[in-house]
Amino acid sequence: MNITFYCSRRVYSYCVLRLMYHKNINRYMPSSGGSMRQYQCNFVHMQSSTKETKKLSAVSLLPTKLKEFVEESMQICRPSNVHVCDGSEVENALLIDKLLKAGTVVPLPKYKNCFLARSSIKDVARVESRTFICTKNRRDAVNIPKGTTKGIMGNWMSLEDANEAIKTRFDGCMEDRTMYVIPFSMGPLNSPYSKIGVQLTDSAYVVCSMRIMTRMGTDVLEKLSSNEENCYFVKALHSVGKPISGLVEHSHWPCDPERTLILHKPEYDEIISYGSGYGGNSLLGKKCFALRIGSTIARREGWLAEHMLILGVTDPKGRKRYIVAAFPSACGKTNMAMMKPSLPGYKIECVGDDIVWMKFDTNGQLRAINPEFGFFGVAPGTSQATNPVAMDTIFENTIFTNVAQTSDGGVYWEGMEDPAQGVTINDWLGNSWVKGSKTPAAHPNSRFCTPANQCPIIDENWDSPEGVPIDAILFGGRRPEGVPLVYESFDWKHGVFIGASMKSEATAAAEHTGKIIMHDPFAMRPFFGYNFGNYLKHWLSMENIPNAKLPKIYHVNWFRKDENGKFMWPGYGENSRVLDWILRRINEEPNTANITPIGYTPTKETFNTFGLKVDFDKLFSVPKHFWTEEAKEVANFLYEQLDEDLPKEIEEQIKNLIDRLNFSK
Ligand code: TSX
Ligand code: MN
Repeated sequence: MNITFYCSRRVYSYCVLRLMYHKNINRYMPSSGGSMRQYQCNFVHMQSSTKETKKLSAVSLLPTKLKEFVEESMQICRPSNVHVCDGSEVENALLIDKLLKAGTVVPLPKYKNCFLARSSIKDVARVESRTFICTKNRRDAVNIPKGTTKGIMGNWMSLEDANEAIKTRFDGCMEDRTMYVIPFSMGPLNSPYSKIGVQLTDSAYVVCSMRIMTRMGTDVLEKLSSNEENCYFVKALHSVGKPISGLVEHSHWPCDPERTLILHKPEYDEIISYGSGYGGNSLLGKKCFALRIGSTIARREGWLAEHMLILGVTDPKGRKRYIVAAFPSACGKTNMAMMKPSLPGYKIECVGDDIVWMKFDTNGQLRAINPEFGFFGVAPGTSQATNPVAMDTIFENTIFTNVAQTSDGGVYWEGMEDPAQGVTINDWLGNSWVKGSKTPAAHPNSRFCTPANQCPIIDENWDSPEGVPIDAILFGGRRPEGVPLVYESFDWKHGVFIGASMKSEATAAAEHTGKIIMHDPFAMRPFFGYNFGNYLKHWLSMENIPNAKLPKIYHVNWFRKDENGKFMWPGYGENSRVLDWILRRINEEPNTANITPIGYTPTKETFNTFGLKVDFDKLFSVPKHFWTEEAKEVANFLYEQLDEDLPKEIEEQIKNLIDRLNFSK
């Protein structure tokens, strides 16, 4: 047989080794020529392959389990080409070129290697109502609420319904187009905390974004094939669902919003996403894998996958601690992850801004990694004033989506410093826009997708395989009333109850314009991969890990308002004062806490307000009437949502809180 072997330079060593192993060949002729020509050879030319010359494609060289996944999906989706991604610069350039030609992205010549994508107006956000956890038994996926109460902690679909829905959507969905095979690692490739995934997608935008958000390419393939017997990876299948008819209003952003569906099969470690090219719906390593599937794997294996930032904080004496923090949306999580501390001598470094995977090591120390490789941040509100560090990160090698564009080839969004005189603006839909318009310039959910290692304060250990040691867990919320700036839980169980009780002010759905306080336990409400009652039991079970040093748990609220509706706390860099107090607590400094019915609050002497005009007593007050109502409301929420799934330890916490309030003055 005449074997022609082609491959690109970076896949080269991998392919050559595989070829020699499989075909018992000890000599080979490497392909010559320019990089683009090499690349074409990484494609499987299914139609052009002849009987005489078998073109050994990258697919045929994949480890068996992965090859089976790719070939099964090829049979269903019927792409005309398959491209196994190597993650190289050359490959990225080729894909960007393709996106430019299709009009999916436009260049931003004001910056180095930055691009702007404009999505379809029907495809601008995650779609929670179309996101499902699919298991054999409903109760494994979601908690069962009391009576006719509607569960708000995720949706369940049967495996039968899921498979039917997949069949009707994926059959031939990639006809005449390319299927990309994206091998990616969540976490450093050589870390025991990391997991590998493979996403199949028909979107080049997704490939380029996954290259920023995950560690992607040949190294991952090599890792997978280094251990054929133990070739484990999470399977993620994605199609934008370009309707065969081709009738789409935004032909440069194919999608199928009427039939969009995001499915998770935690019993099979599979993700299937159809119809959307946007963020959390299509970059499957992030919310789908690192949180939903991740949380189910974490439960099985005894660790935690959480919706939290990770930061390192060094005090003036040079003592460094790491903390994690969970915040619902619109609390400025990315701002906090990159905060510039106002207190002299303090240093903050960023490990991650969205997701943490953490586990108690054999010494009982909680250790954490950021499974991601980039930041997929909300653009509006990001500015030199609110997040100067992000502004120093995002103007190179970044893909922006749905932000406004300036006539000098830059970007613009609400909250950003005004562009120079004479520079005009086109909004996210491409229409000309002036300040004062009724519609926003950038879509409120517009994003930057940027490499984490470009962050000027990225922590030296941010991609260390051992992770970083965690000393405190923060929960937070946007609470205009009643909730003090910071308080500490009495113990671990009480801390878990505080996480379960999290609430935050959010802009309500279209009909109401007012703001309402929504429950968002652990900031995980849209991201639980399994029954929230079992999730609480899993958190509670950390107390039973032999020699586990349980970190202290805090609740913070930067958003308390006075009777005139003014924020009582300046926030931003001044939040370093809250971290300063937390570090004093961790260091067991004496006389740092007052006991209140809801937890420990700072003493006036040990909370540094030097140079600030704040009303300490008002900022830290625990109003009895407010908290009595709050306790009843939270109790009601947990009883109704969880019913039989509510752990008795949490029921006890509710009773203890009500008792402490009753006995307080
Ligand atoms: O991100 C925020 N943080 C955390 C920063 C590390 N924001 C923005 C939230 C929207 C995403 C905040 N907004 C914070 C905050 O700590 N605090 C506030 C509220 C606030 C807004 C403006 C002022 C004060 C507080 N202005 C003056 O005091 C002048
Ligand atoms: Mn998030």
